[in-house]
Amino acid sequence: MGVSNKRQGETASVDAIVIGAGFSGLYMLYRLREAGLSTRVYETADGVGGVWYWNRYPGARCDSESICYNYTFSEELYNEWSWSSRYPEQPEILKYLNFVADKFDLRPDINFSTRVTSASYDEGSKRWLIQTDQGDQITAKYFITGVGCISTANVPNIKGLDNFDGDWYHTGHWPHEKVDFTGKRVGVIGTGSSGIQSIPVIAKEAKHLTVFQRTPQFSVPAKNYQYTQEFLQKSKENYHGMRHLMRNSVAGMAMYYGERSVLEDTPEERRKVLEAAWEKGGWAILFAYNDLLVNEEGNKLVAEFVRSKIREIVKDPETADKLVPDHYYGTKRAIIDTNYFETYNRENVRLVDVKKAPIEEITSKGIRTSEGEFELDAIVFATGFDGMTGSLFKIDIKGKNGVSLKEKWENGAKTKTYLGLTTAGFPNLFMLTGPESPSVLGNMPAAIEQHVEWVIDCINHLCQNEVEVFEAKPEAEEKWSQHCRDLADATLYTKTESWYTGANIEGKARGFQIYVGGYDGYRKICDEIASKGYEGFSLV
Ligand code: N01
Repeated sequence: MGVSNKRQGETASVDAIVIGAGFSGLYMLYRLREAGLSTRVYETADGVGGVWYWNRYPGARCDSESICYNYTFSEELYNEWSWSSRYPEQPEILKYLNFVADKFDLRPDINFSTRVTSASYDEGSKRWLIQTDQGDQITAKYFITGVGCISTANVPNIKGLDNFDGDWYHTGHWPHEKVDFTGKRVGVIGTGSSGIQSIPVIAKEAKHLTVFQRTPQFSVPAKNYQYTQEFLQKSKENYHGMRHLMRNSVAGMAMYYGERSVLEDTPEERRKVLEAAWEKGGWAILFAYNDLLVNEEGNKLVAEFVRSKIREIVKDPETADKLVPDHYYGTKRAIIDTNYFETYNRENVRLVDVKKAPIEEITSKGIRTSEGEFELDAIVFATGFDGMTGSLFKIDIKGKNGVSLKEKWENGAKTKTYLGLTTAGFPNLFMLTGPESPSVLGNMPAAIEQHVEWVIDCINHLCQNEVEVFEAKPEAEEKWSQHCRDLADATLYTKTESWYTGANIEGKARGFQIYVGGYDGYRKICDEIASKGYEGFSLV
């Protein structure tokens, strides 16, 4: 089947439609093409990159180590690309994804600056009809979403934003040109990963920075450094070992994963382990022990260690008190930083606790909390995303009998998937890194490669066996969703409010929609289901 080259406002028919040209969409396109299927990718942005196209805020950097934050499907690609430092900066990741798109000549099959508005399954023709904001109407046998887990920005509904005389930005929709804060009074709302990365950089440039913090967060030093040529050479020589570790580890990263309980060590041994992990930086503390996220007592000990470090770093005890978190370590997304807590020792930085004195209004001059008004020239919303379901619900996806995904999942209150990849009533729909898959609990490119490879093997199987309709069975998805909930409930994750649980979005139903059983365990389950002739699916 050939690809129609008509663009914008086209009416065409292809084998597969993919939404998104980030890590997921690009690799999916590569594999669909390789399998000989005609494919069209739709992307809202005018370039590739997905989240790395949009998140251009100061200090934006990934928290997976660079040598693992890439594709591993091609040894040639792995060898051709060299990262500059331990944690890749946003511009470098975007450059990498452009390099991939160029190397494999992916752009001709991507419609940029085009948003998919709806997708509906027609039971008669057994095809999906996709409509875009550019007037395209395309039908396809397979409909694949690569919309990302955290790509729908959350700008909280605070009274008065329209009245603000200054400029405002959301970290997830940062302008392409540099925003210059020199000489300005800046306010940052939010202290998650984006806030914690941008605050130290903005503080250095701005005349004054006020941080509006609702919940203090644990963060540990990233200890970033430049890679040497020798290190890069070695990691390339170890391509197969690296790939194996990424594909067969809990979090998709080639790193040390602790093998004993926090409680097995004496206090002295534990202190030594945690001090060493602190010095190593990055994820070392989170993975120093094997039960941090299930063992309440052990978690409290590690959390207390990190709290003591915050108190050591922050000179003003009152500010330190405000910065010390009281949830379980790692249950809100663990954060790694460069000079975050140190930033509060600067004269031009002030921390405001908006849990104690909530933001009441944005005025023409700045932000007014219950304790007073803070005059600002610019406001940065580092307020996160409507995670897991937000981007799927932005598209009107309708399955059999005209039932929408939003209706079926009761607006997220009852998300049900099979393997986080499919959902009953929506035949031939695949959701890359969808809710109830491991996705954000590890290194995304590793999760994405596993999903894309499972999907392409499945599609090849369907083609070879002349299967027209592939659909999760309701009982299989019921079991999977329950399994996901049971696993999550056995951890400390569900004991903390976070974007993982939907708590960051006003009015959003609470639920933990991520598979916590680890990348390695999940891969085995997916492979086993495929090897049993796609157990739990109906193939017609
Ligand atoms: O968003 P967040 P993020 N008034 O939701 C606060 C990935 N990521 O963009 O905790 C006042 O974590 C909110 O407060 P609270 C990573 O997976 C990765 O920072 O809800 N405050 C919180 O402090 C990450 O987890 C990287 O009480 C409000 C903050 O805003 C995910 O993206 C870099 C508020 C939001 O934190 C999201 O991170 C960046 C309100 N009305 C992002 N509403 C790396 O790879 C929200 N907040 C390093």
